[in-house]
Amino acid sequence: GHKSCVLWFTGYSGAGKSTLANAVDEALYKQRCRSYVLDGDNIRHGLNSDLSFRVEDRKENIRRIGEVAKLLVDSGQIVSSAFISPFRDDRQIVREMFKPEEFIEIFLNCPIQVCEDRDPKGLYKKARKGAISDFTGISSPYEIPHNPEIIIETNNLTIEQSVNKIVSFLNGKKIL
Ligand code: GGZ
Repeated sequence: GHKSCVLWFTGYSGAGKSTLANAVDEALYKQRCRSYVLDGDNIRHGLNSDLSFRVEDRKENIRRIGEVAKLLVDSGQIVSSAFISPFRDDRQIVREMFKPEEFIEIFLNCPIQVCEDRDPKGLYKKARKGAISDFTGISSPYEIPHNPEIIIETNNLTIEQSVNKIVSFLNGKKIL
């Protein structure tokens, strides 16, 4: 068996949050863990489809995701949450919903320039043209975490190396 926890990925659009969350989820599945990924695909398009990217709506987005993560943790899962979650206060509010050892903040530290160059969905280009407002890193702030449990430089590590770093952390904390 394993303990339940939240892996709270945070970082810019294009930093690799969903990619890494899904890769970790797969690694955990292979170790016969019960795990689940929360990301834009299953939350922003469903439960939170009424929310925009203005500050107040991002705050509510994160609050609801925290509540959903809590339900899943209570049910015994390892939850990987992959949202920009740009505001320190909002991340702190979610952190306080959990026991200290249950909340693992993972900062995907990738320079905005690298994310903008990747631009997998062409959103940075649109944001530069003014076609998307309140775009994180362009026209809306991102507050870097001061004390994340894990920092991953996604521009310097492979996905496999990044997964290993997270799995090693979980082993070290006796979660796995
Ligand atoms: C940032 C935006 C925006 C704006 C649409 N700002 O790379 P993606 O496309 O797939 O991930 C981004 C996602 C961010 O949603 P989150 O729920 O993670 O944000 S937050 O935690 O701040 O509430 C991006 C897309 O939605 N997207 N408009 N204005 N990202």
